[in-house]
Amino acid sequence: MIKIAIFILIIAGAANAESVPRPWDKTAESPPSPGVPGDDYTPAVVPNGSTAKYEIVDGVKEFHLTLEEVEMEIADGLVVHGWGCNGSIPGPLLELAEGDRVRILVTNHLPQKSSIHWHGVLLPCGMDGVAGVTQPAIPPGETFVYEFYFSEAGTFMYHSHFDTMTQDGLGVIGMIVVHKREPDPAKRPDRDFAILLHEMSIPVNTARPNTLEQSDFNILTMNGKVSPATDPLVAKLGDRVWIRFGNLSAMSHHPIHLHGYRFKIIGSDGGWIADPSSVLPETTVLVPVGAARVIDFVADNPGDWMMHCHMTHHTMNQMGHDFPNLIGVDTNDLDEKIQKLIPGYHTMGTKGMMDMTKTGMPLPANSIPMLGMKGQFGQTVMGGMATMLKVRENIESYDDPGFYNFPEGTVAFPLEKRETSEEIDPHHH
Ligand SMILES: [Cu+2]
Repeated sequence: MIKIAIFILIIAGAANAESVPRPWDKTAESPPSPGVPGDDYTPAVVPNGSTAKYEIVDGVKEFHLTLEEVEMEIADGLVVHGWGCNGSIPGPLLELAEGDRVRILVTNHLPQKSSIHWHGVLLPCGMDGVAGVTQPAIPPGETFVYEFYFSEAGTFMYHSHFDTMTQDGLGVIGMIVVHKREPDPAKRPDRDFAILLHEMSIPVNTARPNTLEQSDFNILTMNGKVSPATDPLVAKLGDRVWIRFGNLSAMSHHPIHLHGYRFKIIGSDGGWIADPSSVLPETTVLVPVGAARVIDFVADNPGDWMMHCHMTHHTMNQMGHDFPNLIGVDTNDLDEKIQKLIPGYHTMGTKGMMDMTKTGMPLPANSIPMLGMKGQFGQTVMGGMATMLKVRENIESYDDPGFYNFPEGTVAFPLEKRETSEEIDPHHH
C-alpha cells in the first residue's frame, strides 16, 4: 500500500514537473520576427556611450563582444588602463525587442580566462555564463557562442563571471535593454536613457585601477565618465522620460537624486511594477550593487536639473581622504613657512573643498583630483557620479542646448540687490 502511494506520488511529481512551462516557452513556440528599431521601439539613448551593432543571421540577431584591454579617458586629464568590451568601458548597450533570439559571440582577448553572464535574463542554465558551473571558462584567444531568447522586456546587464572582482572591477561590464514591442510611438517613452554606474580605485599618478581596493573608490562613473565629462540628458518640455540605471560597482550602492522632479520607480532587472498608479513617488532612487532600476516621469519643469549620487564622497574626483580635518584652522603662518620651500603652496581644506577647484599648484600627471563641474554662475565643487537633466521648450534637436536661460526675476539673488525698500515684517500680514 505504502509502495503504491509512493509510486503514485513519483508519477504525479514527474507529471507536475513536466507541465511547468519554461519562461521562454511561449516565445519559442511562435518566435516573432526580429524587432526593428523605430517600427517596434524607440531606441534608447546612451549618454557618453554606444549601442552594439548586430547582423541578422538565419533570423537571429548576431552580436560580437570582444573582451580586451582598453585605454579610456574618464574626463579631461585622466586616462585609465582597464579591461572592457569592444573598445569601451562599459561595453556597448545590447538593445533588443521582446522575443528576439540572439547569438552573441564572445571573443576573449584578455590575458586571462573569462566568461560573460547575462544578469537578470531568464535563459537556459547552460547559457548563464558562469565559468566553472555552466560552462568552461573562455581561454584567451578563443570565442564562445551564446544563443537564447530575450523572452521578456526589461533592463538587464552583462558582466564577467570569471574572477569577477578583477574583471568587473577593470570594466568588463555593460547594459542590456529589451524593449516591449509597441507599434504606436505615442505609447512609448519619448526619451529612454540607459546609464550604468561603476566605480574604480585609481590612485593619483596611476592609470591601472586597483581592484584589490575594498572601500576607497575615487572614480565614480556614469557610463564610464565622471562629471564634468558626463553628457547631459536632454528632454523637450512634455516628454515622457525613462531613465534606466544599472549598478555594477564593486562595493557601493548609489542613491541617485534628481532635482526638480518626482518620479516613480516602475521597473528593475526582475521585471515591471504591475500598477504604477499605486507606487510611492520618489526623488531619489537607490540602485543597489547588482541591480537595475527604471524611473518614469513627465518632463514638465524646464531648467538645468542636477542628477547625482547623493553619497557626497561619490561626487568628488580622486580627492584624497587621508589628510587631517582643517576646516576652521588658520594656516596663514604655516603657509608662509612652507612657501619658502614650495613656492605657491597653500594648505587646502580650511574652508571646505572649494579651494581644491582653484588652486594654482601643479597637479600630478594623469589625475583629476580638483576637477569639478562649472555652471553659468560658477564652480559647483561637484564631480564624479553626477550629470544634468536639461529640459527645454521649443528645441529642434536633443543636442546639448547649453546653459538654461532663466526667465527674468526667477533666480535667487543677493539681499542688497532687492529693489523694493519695503521691509518684510514676518509678524505682520
Ligand atoms: Cu554613489
